[in-house]
Amino acid sequence: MKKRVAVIGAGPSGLAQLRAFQSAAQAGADIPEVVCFEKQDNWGGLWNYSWRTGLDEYGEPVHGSMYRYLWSNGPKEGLEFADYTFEEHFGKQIGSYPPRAVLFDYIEGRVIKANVRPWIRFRTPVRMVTFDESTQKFTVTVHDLKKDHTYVEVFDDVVVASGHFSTPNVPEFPGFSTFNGRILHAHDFRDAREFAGKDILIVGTSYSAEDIGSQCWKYGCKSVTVSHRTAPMGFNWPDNWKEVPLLQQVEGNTATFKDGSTAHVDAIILCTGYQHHFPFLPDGLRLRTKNRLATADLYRGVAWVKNPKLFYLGMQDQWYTFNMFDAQAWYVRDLIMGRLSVPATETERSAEVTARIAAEDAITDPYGPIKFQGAYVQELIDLTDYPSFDIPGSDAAFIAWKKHKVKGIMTFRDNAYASVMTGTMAPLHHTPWKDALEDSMKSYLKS
Ligand code: FAD
Ligand code: NA7
Repeated sequence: MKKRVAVIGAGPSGLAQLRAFQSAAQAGADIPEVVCFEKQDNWGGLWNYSWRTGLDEYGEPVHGSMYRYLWSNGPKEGLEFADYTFEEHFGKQIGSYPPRAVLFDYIEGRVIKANVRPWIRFRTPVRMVTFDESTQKFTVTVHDLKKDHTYVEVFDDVVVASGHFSTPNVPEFPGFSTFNGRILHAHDFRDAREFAGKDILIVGTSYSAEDIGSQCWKYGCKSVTVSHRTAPMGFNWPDNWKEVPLLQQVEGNTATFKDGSTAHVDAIILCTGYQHHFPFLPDGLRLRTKNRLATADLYRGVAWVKNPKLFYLGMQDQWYTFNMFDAQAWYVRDLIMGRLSVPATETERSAEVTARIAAEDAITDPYGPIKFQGAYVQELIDLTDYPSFDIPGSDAAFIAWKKHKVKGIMTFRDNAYASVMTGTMAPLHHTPWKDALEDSMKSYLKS
């Protein structure tokens, strides 16, 4: 009997897992039967844009957190697939900060070529996974939404690739229930034009705060006020943008901050991050971790220390994305296929996690986190046949990107970098980001 592997989610991480197995099959290996369960009706995960918010047409929580006009927030040279370059996909080199639709097309191109779509059961959320110690197998309960039919199947290994930027972390501040305007979390933000002419308040200082604020500014909001809990972002913001300490309360349309200052606000956007949320896993299998580079309880960042037949992909905070998911997926594939193994005891596996967490905690160099994650990707790639690439070159693209942000937060996307896969320099995009109001693939690819 062939081994059976369940993959939960067909976003970039789950698709990396399918491509990893398919590439082994292509090279002549006898691979396990792989079944991927995906709750949406298409692949691509967060890159599969949905206008919906709240619950979908089946009453399922909407997964999507992406919005219209989103352009890559880091250079594409840091995320390029080593086995499928941008030049292979588009037939030419393209700009360094593609909009969402362009990246979706690229993600999809590789798995169309690999012909793994038949492995995926769409519109099929996983409801529960349990492990039977006596048989050493997992029972996976899923819901075929279209047929409204629940069924179970048995698997030898399970790979959780359900993402962790979908279930919002939503704090409440005094006065919210009587605020005279819209309050939303970044997860439900879809179109910056909604806030044209408005005074917006953003809570949070990370990627969502920076990018959603910038989108609202680009599409004509009146002002942006960003409230921080720990420290301001400190970029050289436009004139109608200010940073203030933590929000204390709102009364009518007046927001008051920790330093006693106030601001008139029409809408509040909580860019307060996301939760690792796995409602389909019982206590003993469920990952509980902060959004950090060295996650809790995952040997080499992927194998569940308590039961290394369960794997998680992409659960780290992310500088590296698509090619890190690949590095993880190729490694997990080789563990499942018995080409590699993990240490025999939970104590040894946990010791590896403890050391990795301590190494992250010891970082002091401001570019250290990038190099730390680059080294992690290298460590995994060195273990498998995933095509090696110039990771110091990718680190350098991320470091240059950070410096470009300091130089001009509304102009950093007007730069270009060389591919670490092919060496080709990306062209400069035809229009500065702040003036490019159209985000279609057709417009972006126009040279
Ligand atoms: P996801 O993309 O979240 O995919 C998970 C999949 O699992 C989804 O398809 C979901 O439907 C499915 N799923 C969830 N639960 C179940 C279930 N119970 N049963 C079955 N299926 C399930 N990264 C970049 O590299 N560049 C960027 O510019 C960038 N911008 C971002 C902007 C935003 C607003 C956000 C939120 C993230 C951004 N990211 C960006 C990071 C993003 O996390 C990764 O690019 C990538 O999408 C992660 O892939 P994933 O497969 O791990 O998770
Ligand atoms: P992040 O990167 O997890 O950041 C969350 C932010 O929210 C961070 O600035 C936190 O501040 C802030 N936060 C969290 N809770 C609170 C409360 N209670 N009050 C005030 N501020 C709070 O999430 P993002 O959404 O920005 O980014 C996630 C992904 O989406 C990322 O990969 C991007 O590519 C897109 P702190 O610094 O902890 O004080």
